[in-house]
Amino acid sequence: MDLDAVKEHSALHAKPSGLVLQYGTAGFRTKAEHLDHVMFRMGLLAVLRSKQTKSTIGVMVTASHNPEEDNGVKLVDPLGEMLAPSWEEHATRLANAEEKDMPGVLMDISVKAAVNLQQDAFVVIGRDTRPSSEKLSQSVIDGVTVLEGQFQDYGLLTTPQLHYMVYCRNTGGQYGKATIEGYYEKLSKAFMELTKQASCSGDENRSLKVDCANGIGALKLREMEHYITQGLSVQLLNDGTKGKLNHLCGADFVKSHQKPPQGMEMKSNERCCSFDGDADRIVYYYLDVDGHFHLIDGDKIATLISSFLKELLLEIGESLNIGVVQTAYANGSSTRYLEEVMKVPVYCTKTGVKHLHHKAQEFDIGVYFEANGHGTVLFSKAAETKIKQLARELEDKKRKAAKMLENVIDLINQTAGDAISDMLVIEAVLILKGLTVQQWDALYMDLPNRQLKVKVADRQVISTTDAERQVVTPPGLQEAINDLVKKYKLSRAFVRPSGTEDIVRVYAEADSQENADSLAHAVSLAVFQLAGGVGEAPQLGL
Ligand code: NG1
Ligand code: ZN
Repeated sequence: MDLDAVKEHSALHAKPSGLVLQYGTAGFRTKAEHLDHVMFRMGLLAVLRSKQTKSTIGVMVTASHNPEEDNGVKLVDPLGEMLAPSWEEHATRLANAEEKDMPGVLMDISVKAAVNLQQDAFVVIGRDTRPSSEKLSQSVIDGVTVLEGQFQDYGLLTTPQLHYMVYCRNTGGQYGKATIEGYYEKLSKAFMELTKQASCSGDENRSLKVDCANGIGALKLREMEHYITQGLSVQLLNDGTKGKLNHLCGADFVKSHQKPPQGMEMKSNERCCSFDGDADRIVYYYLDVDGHFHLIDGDKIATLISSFLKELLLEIGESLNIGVVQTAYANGSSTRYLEEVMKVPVYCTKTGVKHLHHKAQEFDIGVYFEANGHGTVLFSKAAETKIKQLARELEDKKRKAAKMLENVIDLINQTAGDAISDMLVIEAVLILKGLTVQQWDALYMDLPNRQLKVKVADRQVISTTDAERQVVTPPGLQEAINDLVKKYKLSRAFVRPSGTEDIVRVYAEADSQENADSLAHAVSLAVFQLAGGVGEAPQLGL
């Protein structure tokens, strides 16, 4: 390692002294102007991680659903997964080292992680459409180059497309071709094969309105449109030609405000969906004939997909196990429906897809979604091999079911949640099951719920257990929540410190919207009083 060169180049990406950032659930994320040094250093770190794993590592420059002025960066591990936790710590240490200490910290990490510095390194880089992203990705490249790592800059990509590239490269092309055309060809072929199996093909050109959050999803979906020659036609809105990224639009806006994005004209019963800014989340929605807005979130997406997969498994008569993984934010009705009606085992993990992903790997088929629309389906290698074998050996109806499962395996991006891939799976399932958006929505009724934010002096005073459903500290808070929850019917509430914002999140559900609002407010007050609230006390209706 040429530490003099590192020092020299680092000075061109100098760290503002005193700035401290944390590699959180979604990597580093903050105002774009504070990130130049972090990008350079993540370029360095990616080279070390690549040498250590003897694999290609990905670096994605994006801040997902955050405002346009923000940016962020995260590393992608060899199988297209989120960075291993021990390396998150290395990342935080490296990003926060003061300028003069940085080369030493870099050396220390390479010693601690037993990196063979003679090993070759390869890094792939992608970025979203933020105005700051191009320059920041150049800083990543500077970091990679100074450690003599090789790289490929894919330029503009959705986050899941970068995950896909990493996985393809590390599996010798077995998962797919590591090019953007390879991605489009793989998914579109699987989609068309799958939808060809529909007994009555129905409407040849089913149309879907897609709110692209004025982000990268618009560019990529527009490119992909040409590959999907049957089964679906998409109409893109908020495609970035005028509006601002994530401003009054996108999956996060629609989910948290429970209303349509700006720029979306909806006729009653029309299927619409929204991506987030880097196209790894998706939610659906429609207006009913009375003009009421209905949100179909990640929980209902998981329900639709897992019920379809379960039916196919029953058809082929194989006892492959299927499990659904959720977080505490999953609507109580979805959990009840999955467990009691569909008889599918449901597990709850901490917030953040890496936790869900990890749990989902325990099953032959693991379906995981956060309520906000981030998720996918994982097939174990054994399950995939079995299904492919059955698709060749079985006869008639059973063979058809096995083939459909095989198509789903190719269609779903198994590296991480992918709005484009999820959208195609959902559209295919709706066609194959002959379901309208209202029928899908009617699988179960969401319990009325409310999410609030509370500002406190130090959100880390709140610690939790039981997949974040119970508070451990500060003392007395959980008892207060228990007492409040008892006052309402069908009620549930929990609080946790956010991993991406400097606030405490409060979630409540109850038998009516009024009660959910009132419970959420009462719990917010308890947080404010017992966990060091700052500013004005929470008020009802805010
Ligand atoms: P935090 O801020 O820790 O609640 C949010 C989302 C997560 C996940 C991360 C990463 C909710 C309640 N929380 O985390 O699900 O998506 O951002 O982007 O939606
Ligand atoms: Zn995202």
